[in-house]
Amino acid sequence: MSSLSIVKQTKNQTKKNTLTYKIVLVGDAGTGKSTFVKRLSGLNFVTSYHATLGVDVHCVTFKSIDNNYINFCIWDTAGQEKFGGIREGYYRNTDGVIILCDNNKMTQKNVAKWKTHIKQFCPSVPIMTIKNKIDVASKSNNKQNEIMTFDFEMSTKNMTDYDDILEELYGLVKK
Ligand SMILES: Nc1nc2c(ncn2[C@@H]2O[C@H](COP(=O)(O)OP(=O)(O)O)[C@@H](O)[C@H]2O)c(=O)[nH]1
Ligand SMILES: [Mg+2]
Repeated sequence: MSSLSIVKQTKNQTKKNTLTYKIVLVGDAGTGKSTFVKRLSGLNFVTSYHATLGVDVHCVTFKSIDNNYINFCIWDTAGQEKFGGIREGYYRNTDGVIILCDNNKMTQKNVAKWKTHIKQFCPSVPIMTIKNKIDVASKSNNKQNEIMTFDFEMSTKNMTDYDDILEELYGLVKK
C-alpha cells in the first residue's frame, strides 16, 4: 500500500511540518522528463514535443503517513541533455537525482554516463533510475534483452498513480 498521496497546494500547506527537497531530473533528450513532471503536477499527457530551454522547476506536495507535507521541487534540466551541458549550479544543494531513460537502448547505456557525470558534482547524492515508455512495444521490453535493471519502470502516457515512485524517492532523500 502506498503511504503518499498528492495534495492540492493550499495556503495551509506552508505549515511548519513541510519538508522541502530539491530533486534534479536528468536523462537523454526525449526520454519523457518534461512529461513526467507535468503529469506529476496534474497536467494531461501531451503528444507534441517541445525541447524545453533552460530549466523548469515544478514543485509537487505529498502527504506522508507520518503527517508531514513533503514538497519535492523537481528541476527539469531541459535543453542541456548532452553530457557536459549541465553545469555545477544545477546540482547545488540537491537532495536526490532521478535519471530517466526509455526503451531506446542508447538512452539506457547512457544511464551509467549520467551517474558518472552526477558523481562529479555530488558524490553521495541518492540516485533513482527509471525506465519510461513501457507502453511502447519494443525488443528491449523483453527482459532477457535488458542491459540493466532499473529502480522503476513506468509509462507517463498510461500511468496515473505515481505514489510508489514518490514514496521510494522520499525514503531515499529523507534525512
Ligand atoms: N509512448 C510514450 N510516449 C511518451 C511517454 N512519455 C513521454 N512520451 C513522449 O516522448 C516525447 C518526449 O517527451 P518529453 O517529456 O518532452 O521528453 P524530454 O526531452 O526528456 O523532456 C513526447 O512526444 C512525449 O509525448 C510514454 O510513457 N509513452
Ligand atoms: Mg524536456
